[in-house]
Amino acid sequence: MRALSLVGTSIALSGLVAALFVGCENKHEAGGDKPGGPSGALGASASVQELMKARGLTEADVEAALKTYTPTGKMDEYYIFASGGQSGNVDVIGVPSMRMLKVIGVFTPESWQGWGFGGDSDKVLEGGNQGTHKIRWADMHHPNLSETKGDYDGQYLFVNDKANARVAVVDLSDFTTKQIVPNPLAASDHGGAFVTPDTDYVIETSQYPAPLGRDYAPLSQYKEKYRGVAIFWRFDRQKGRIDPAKSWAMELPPYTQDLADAGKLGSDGWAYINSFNTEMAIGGTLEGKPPVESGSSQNDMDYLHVINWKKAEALINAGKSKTIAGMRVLMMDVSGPEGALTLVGEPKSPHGCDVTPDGKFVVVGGKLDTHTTLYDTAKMKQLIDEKKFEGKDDFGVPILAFKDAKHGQVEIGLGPLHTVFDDKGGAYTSVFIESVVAKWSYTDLKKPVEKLKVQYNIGHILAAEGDTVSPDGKYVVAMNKMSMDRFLPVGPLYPQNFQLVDIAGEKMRLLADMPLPNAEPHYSQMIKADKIKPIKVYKPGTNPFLGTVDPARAEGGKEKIVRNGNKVEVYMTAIRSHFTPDQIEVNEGDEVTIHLTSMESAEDQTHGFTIDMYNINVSLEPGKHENITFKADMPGSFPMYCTEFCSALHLEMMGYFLVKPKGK
Ligand code: CUK
Ligand code: CUA
Repeated sequence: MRALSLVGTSIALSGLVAALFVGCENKHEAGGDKPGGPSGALGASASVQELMKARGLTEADVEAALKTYTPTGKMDEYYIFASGGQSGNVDVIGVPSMRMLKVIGVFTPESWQGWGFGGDSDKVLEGGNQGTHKIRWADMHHPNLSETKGDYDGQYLFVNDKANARVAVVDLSDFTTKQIVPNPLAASDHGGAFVTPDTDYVIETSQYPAPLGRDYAPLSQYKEKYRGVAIFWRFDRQKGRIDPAKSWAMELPPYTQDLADAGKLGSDGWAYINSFNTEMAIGGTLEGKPPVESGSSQNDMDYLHVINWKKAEALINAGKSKTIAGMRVLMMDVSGPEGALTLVGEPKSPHGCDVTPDGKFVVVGGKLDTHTTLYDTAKMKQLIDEKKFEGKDDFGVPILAFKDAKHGQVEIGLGPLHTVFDDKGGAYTSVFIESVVAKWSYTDLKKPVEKLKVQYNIGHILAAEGDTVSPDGKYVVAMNKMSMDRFLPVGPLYPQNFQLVDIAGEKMRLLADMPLPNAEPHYSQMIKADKIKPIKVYKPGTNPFLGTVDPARAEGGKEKIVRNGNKVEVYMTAIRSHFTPDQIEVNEGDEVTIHLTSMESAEDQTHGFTIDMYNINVSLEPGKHENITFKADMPGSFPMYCTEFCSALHLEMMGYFLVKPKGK
């Protein structure tokens, strides 16, 4: 049995294991170069071997455990910010422990944080309404950290909602969503929320074409009326908000734009978007026409969109735009001839669009192609400058010759999708159909040097700082869509599977599986833990959504109930373990606002506040202020209480909210 040969075959490992059991002072002698050295080590090894045998663990398992085990009190090295997929929220995970640290409420109400249950967060969610619809879920795909000079700076996180075309801004100083911006032009998005190297812009590009501004047009007018779009959301770092008034868009052909990435270093000022369905297939299965699935897989080549956004910005500033749904849009009849929008062929139904850390190449995968294709960003710029095109598409957009724009291709395997990078020119591509991570080199373009099996059907892949100008080369995470046989069965909806892979050594090593039980994450990013510096408590009376002390904050000793006709304003404080006031009586139909301030200043001393039956629940972290406005439309006697076990007398932290029925 392999496990029993631990000491003999893996001296270094037995040294590590033994050191764990006999304490640090023996670390060096424990295994060392003489297996069976000090008695402490031998005894420990024996018990480790018994443990391994009892649990059926191999040496590789033990090594993986040692590389990921994070003892109590020790912190992780990295944060992962993962898309929460259909949950609409962000999952924060520590690496290498793969422990879940936080769920950030973004597009979907999250009750622990009181996100969307009566407090000021409701206003942020309201900001994301589309048309007449109150949208309270999302299909989140791509979280992106803010960057300074192409490196993550740990300040903000941007995420997109594919289903309802929205972008949200999360402030990492308190891990709170501050803004949701609805896309006024498109109905669905996908290529977002990618940032330019200094986070001047957050890029959001559409997925399924539709008339811009979401007007009605019959599908028979698909080619004339349906369009793709790229929005360049201007980010105001001082305010920590997107400024819609300074944002603008570019009209794109009705191909299905997919992933996008911004250029960096030498290619700063450029953005790249791949697309599929250049056939412009629209289905019609009931009439016996082919579904989009096959209709869109006819052409051998689709189009990579090459955008000179600095040029586009200049054209917008020069007034060369058309205003649609309140947004300035650079139309194709301007962007094409001006060289702001150019196309270049890309092999069959591509997916993934990743700029290499040096900014020199764009790597595109192919769902129905076995290669990754690398485009030379400098060459494309030169060709566009010299107007060396091979033709135009039906919309007048110039097309570069594939052979001129291409740097090279690498045979990867079946269904290469996304690519991330290490610090040594290594590229790691997720290969969906084959269920492997393929490691190859983007500097020498040879075929993969290694393939690691993952379980199963990997979609995105992420690496430590893996899409910045300076990746760390430490970890890769395979984000697998399927997990048959990996976890205890939980019915027909299976968890997703994150697999942590060590890429620091010569060979890739699979270290750990982490089930994701709350939805299907798409993309994630991993950032060094020391770059994230969140506050521990709020400055007293801070409204996190205003970012300042709230003018309506309540202060100790000055709590009050103010009546003005049918308006009732309550200035209330919370401190261990009571609310002041703790009795509120109003009349049925009154409009009530509770200005509620936590008077706590100690770390991790959180209260909650609910009024039973009123669908109200806020979280009051130390110093936080919330304004809760609602109509007292249900008469009765309702307990209100603290929803967080905050002290020995937490259960006593309660009061009554009384609503006197009309006419009594
Ligand atoms: S997509 Cu999901 S696996 Cu939306 Cu980035 Cu490729
Ligand atoms: Cu405050 Cu429980």
